[in-house]
Amino acid sequence: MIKKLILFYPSSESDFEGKDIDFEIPGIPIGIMSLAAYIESKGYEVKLIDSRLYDKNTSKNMLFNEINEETIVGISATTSQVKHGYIISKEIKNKFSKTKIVWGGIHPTLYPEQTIKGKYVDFVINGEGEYGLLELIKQLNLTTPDFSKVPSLIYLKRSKIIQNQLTFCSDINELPDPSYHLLEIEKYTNRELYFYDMNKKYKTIDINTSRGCPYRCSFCTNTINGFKNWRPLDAKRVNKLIDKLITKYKVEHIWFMDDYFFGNKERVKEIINHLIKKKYNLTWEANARANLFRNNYFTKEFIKLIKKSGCIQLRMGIESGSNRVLKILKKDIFIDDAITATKKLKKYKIRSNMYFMGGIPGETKEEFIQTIKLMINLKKIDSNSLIQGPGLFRPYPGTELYKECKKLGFEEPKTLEEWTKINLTNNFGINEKDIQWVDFAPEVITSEITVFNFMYGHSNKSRNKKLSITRIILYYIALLRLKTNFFKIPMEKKLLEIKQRMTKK
Ligand code: B12
Ligand code: SF4
Repeated sequence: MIKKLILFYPSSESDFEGKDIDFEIPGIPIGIMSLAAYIESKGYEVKLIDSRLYDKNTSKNMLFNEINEETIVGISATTSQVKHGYIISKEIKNKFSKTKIVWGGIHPTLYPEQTIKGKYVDFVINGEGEYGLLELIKQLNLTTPDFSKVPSLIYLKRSKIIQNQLTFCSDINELPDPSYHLLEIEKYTNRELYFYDMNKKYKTIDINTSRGCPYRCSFCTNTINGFKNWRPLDAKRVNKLIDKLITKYKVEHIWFMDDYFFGNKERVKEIINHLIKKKYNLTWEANARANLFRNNYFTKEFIKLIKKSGCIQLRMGIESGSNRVLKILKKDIFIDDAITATKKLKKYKIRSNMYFMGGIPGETKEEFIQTIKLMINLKKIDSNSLIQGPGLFRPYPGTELYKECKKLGFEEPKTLEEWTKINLTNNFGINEKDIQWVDFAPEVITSEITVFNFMYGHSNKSRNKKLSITRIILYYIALLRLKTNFFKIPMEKKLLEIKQRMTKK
């Protein structure tokens, strides 16, 4: 009889070159906390283990101490977590062969067939896992389980893959608040507010107030099936959650992590007016869309209101410095929107934090350079703004551009096991040699490192913080590269490797 669910959040396999910089505090894993809350509300015990907080041996021991004949283990995985998720599944099966293992999260959702064929995986739940997980536990507790009744389940029946109907939660107000109480939240909250320009650490908490996004970006996983449907929590629910978290964790800063926080202006107003009324005197940030600055959504009055309520940063995906490429991306924003947004936000001292990509199918090298130029231009418009990327474009199954890349010969790993073997360095799951649709992929990677070193050097200089010799060298290399737009001959990684070797000695 299954009485307890253990949700395991594996560590990411990434050796991002900024490893020598200690700003990496993991984000709060809202996905497994949402699952936990729902399953707990149905009377089961739930244990969460976020492996990122511990070394791998410790998290394994924590897990093994919890497993018995009454438990089921859930593994949550983005692509960069597959390797560790796989290793831990193998270790579970070796020690507790009868324990059932269910995988969920974005990677299994993108690759359900590969995942269910994985050697140590019993079940996969596609998309949002609450309803599926509950029904799976119920069925496993029956003498003759009927898995066809489990929403969104993928399973093997006599070696044949069965995929049940994908089910989304149509009204997320039906779900309980995520189980913040099941994690040591203090381990996530002590964060540097500005990422690069921070002078102190703020008690930060992540809150998710909606699911899905109605836009049509040709590269984004949100365009797949039910994710397109934007489903907000009522403002009153959000406000209650905020009250609860502030009382419990003495929060100083909130990150509204939704993909589309601003989906309904009246709802946003009700939330931020609550912050003002309660005199919480905290700061907050959220994701936004630059096109909302073109029309009359972000009016002067509205920007003033968000500022008054504590907004200090809006994050926006701008993606490209070429309007032609933005059309390929179906982003429904233009370069001018990014400029307008930066200018308007600058006026009220709200920082624009903009993300970019490179190596998009159909993009030319010149257009990629235009992206770099736009990034630098935005930084010039507001020297306080934060520019990030350009991250190397990665095709996700189910998206429009994925089909395009497939036509051009793109091949990714074919089994879960193969995913564990690829080098998930900076570009998360895609080797530059596998990119057939542009011939400047390595330069995109170098340019991302360049922008990072530029931002790091720039912000530290501007607050008179001392840089190490290596960081100074990297900063000047970055300046030179940005001046000449020369992103060949990647030497920065080598430099950091030498430094790391010397530090070890
Ligand atoms: C917030 C966020 C972050 C935050 C914090 C994430 C964290 N937990 O630490 C930050 C900024 C740190 C971040 C970083 C990154 N992120 Co991110 N992030 C998101 C974002 C916007 C929201 C995630 C979220 O909490 N959603 C809300 C909850 C409720 O949904 P959920 O987590 O998906 O969980 C549900 C289901 O997936 C499922 N489920 C999840 N786990 C399990 C387990 C089981 C057993 C079951 C049955 C079901 C199940 O049920 C849950 C509840 O319904 C998503 C986009 C999105 N909308 O999901 C991208 C997203 C997950 N990130 C993405 C990426 C690429 C990254 C980075 C690699 C970016 C980078 N280049 O550095 C890093 C690496 C993160 C990592 N852990 O590997 C991609 C993942 C793509 C992929 N194939 O892996 C996404 C999908 C964005 C995108 N469309 O490209 N991210
Ligand atoms: S990229 Fe952003 S705006 Fe576009 S569909 Fe995805 S979440 Fe929505």
